[in-house]
Amino acid sequence: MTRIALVLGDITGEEADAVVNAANSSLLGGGGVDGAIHRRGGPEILQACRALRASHYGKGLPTGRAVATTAGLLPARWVIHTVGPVWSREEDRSALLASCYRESLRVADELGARTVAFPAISTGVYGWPMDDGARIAVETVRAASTAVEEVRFVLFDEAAYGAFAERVDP
Ligand code: AR6
Repeated sequence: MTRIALVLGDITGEEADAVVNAANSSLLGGGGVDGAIHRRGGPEILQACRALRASHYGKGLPTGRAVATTAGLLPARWVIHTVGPVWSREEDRSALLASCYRESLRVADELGARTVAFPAISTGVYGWPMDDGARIAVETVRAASTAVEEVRFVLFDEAAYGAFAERVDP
């Protein structure tokens, strides 16, 4: 069974085997978690992302997929970059959001990571409602078959923390 822990704070300070980045398909950085990870992790991460683009993802990393790089200067071994869906009122994209968590854990298993820190994917710039984002995150991690021992959701504010706490321990 994978243990689920909740932390209030900045994911770039997490000591974990792998830290998940809420990236975009370009893999070239952005705002939010993505900006913070590249700033604090240093240029080595961007260099690795550019190499991945050149070798595998010329058209971009598809939504719902995940790929790992070095964590540069972060206190983690790897960054797992995943691309969340943009929230849509017209279209149900929940399966893609669930896929981000599942694929990130699959990549973590390939790496041999035992502790993985996740942000609340898609709930910032991509506009996903926090309560629903928390539900999908917790349900998907609970249902995943993975050797990861601890998943840590690192939440940036009290509202996000509360939404996750409600799902983990209602
Ligand atoms: N630590 C933990 N959580 C954070 C941090 C942090 N340092 N910074 C923000 N959050 P977002 P998305 C929270 O926007 O919605 C980027 O430009 C934030 O409050 O980082 O998947 C990418 O390049 C929110 O709850 O990711 C993409 O273009 C959650 O993390 C796009 O944003 C996710 O917010 C991805 O959008």
